[in-house]
Amino acid sequence: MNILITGVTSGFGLAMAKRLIKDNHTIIGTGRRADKLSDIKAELGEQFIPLCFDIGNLDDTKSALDSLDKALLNNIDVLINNAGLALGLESADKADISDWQAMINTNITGLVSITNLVLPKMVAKNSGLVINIGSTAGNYPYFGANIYGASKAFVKQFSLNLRADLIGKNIRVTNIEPGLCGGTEFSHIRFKGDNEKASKLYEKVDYIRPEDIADMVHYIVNLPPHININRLEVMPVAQTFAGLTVVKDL
Ligand code: NDP
Ligand code: 8X3
Repeated sequence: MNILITGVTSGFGLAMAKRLIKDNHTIIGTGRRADKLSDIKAELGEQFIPLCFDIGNLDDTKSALDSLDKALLNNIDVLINNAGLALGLESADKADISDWQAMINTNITGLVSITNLVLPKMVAKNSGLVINIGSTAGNYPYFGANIYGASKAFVKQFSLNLRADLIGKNIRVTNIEPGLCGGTEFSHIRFKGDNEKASKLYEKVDYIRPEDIADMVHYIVNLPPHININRLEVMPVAQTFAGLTVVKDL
């Protein structure tokens, strides 16, 4: 199969690329960091096709896809919308507008742009699978999640709405909604390089690993073609719900 994964330069995307290439698939892997992409190319070899661009820029996304061999571009079997980020964990009144814009631009605009470019090609051949990487943050509010959580709620509803639009077509859409996962650059980026803050979050917690998410993707890619998993919400056993909060003497 030909599998396009956005954001392969670290974390989930990298683990997915490594997992899926083992199954002999061709992986088109994207990211902004050219050096990382060439290291990955050196490691994964011929079946890995790197594409370096910012997913938040529509023109760059278009030109990157157009640089692919036409036969390959028209035959993408699986699109994995993984690239994304959280910036900051401040309450909304203290948040930086440029952080909000960057999250919206990547998690929403970038994700829908590439989907808009690839989906018609799947419809033309009446087959395909879109896997979006949402988050539990799109399902449950928490302090400081403001725009990040809202962007992942968008991804969830967009995934379900795609399924509605794809009625009668052999195209599947799954939204994977992970909770706390370690071993990626996610918190390093969210806390803007404050590694102490980032590593505190994972201290003494048996969190989900990128390889666990890659195994779930492998499972979804290999499902019998008549099955669609709409949403897959996964959390480490160590993470659960804390309930609603009431403040006295407000
Ligand atoms: P990482 O920070 O390790 O990986 C993010 C990837 O996205 C990188 O490859 C990065 O590449 C790419 N990316 C970010 N912005 C852009 C952009 N503008 N254009 C192109 N590529 C971009 O994080 P994770 O692996 O943890 O996260 C992957 C996805 O999973 C995200 O959507 C995240 O929201 C989601 N998620 C993460 C969870 C976690 O706890 N880790 C839990 C639930 C969901 P580059 O920097 O080279 O551009
Ligand atoms: C990442 C998981 O809990 O940091 O999407 O929002 S969380």
